[in-house]
Amino acid sequence: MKTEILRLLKECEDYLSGQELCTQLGVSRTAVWKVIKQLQGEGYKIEAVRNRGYRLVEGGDVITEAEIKSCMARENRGWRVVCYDETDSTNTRAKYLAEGGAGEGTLVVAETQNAGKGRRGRNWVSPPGTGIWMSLVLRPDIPPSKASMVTLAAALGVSEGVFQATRLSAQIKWPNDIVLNGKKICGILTEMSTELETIQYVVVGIGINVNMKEFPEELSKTATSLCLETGKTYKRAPVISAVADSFWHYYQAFLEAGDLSSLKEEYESRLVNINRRVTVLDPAGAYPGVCRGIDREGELLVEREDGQLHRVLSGEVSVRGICGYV
Ligand code: BT5
Repeated sequence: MKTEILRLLKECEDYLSGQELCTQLGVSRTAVWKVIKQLQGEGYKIEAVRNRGYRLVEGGDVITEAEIKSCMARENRGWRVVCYDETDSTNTRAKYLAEGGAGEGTLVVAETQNAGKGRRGRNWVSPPGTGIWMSLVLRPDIPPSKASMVTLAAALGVSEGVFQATRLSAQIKWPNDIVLNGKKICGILTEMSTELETIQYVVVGIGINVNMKEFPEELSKTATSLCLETGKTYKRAPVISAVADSFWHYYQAFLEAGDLSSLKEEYESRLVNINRRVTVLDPAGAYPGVCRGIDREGELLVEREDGQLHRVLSGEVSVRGICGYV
């Protein structure tokens, strides 16, 4: 009911009468009043005027289940959204919930992470109140060898979701970074649990730098936030919902095709390195080449100097631009 009341308040530019809310939701005036009180306690500025009703004056940058769901597409409003003020890592929490039976469409979000994770044990900086730290539980019926493709669907989801919510065109740096003006605004960490060659669950974790005004010295050359790039601050819940909705769209397309064939063209149109010189940091030896896109399995196609096209597997190597990060 909280989600519905929020959504109705947001849709209505003027006062929304208490009676109308009661009729639409089939609840009593007291029940509506209690929810309004709760919302005010969470930081929403809601005016209550006798004989006129309620008006949402200021939403605030609130991350709660009701706020996130009230911005989501109707078909995803049945998701379970679990919000923490502080946690170790939303991926760790999502895995824990998945172990306990949480279904596909369980979304974990935190205001801050004290042990945010990148790939291969790296650290993910996740300060409070300024970023989006979210993880989604999935239960795809696909072989484990295809799970890495979920990361590419998630990258598309972030790029499109950020665009929907902010009109900013962020690009993809294969396989798991999203960049704005050549700097990283988002990283994706996909983890899975398997049993006898079948996937128990996949957790896709997404970290987006939204309103940070500074980064630790060692990251300042490669990391940025939406706010640092535009000078504006953004409400995070609409970005979370737009990213979740967009991801879901691409994820379904991936599941339907069984690979990335239907997403390849769009992915390549958002790929930051396409047709540019890159260095492939292969543990067996770095080599230069030109990025030519991806194949239907999500491997990066790199044309080497001898004209041969090499397929680069994610997880094995990193790719850098010729002059630095992109
Ligand atoms: C990633 O790893 O980019 C995946 C990051 C995934 C983070 C999300 S947040 C929600 C969920 N819960 C988690 O615990 N994790 C996921 P990788 O490609 O390995 O990049 C890690 C590197 O990025 C670090 O070694 C730093 O150099 C840099 N880095 C750390 N924090 C950053 C930040 N906030 N913004 C940009 N770069 C950062």
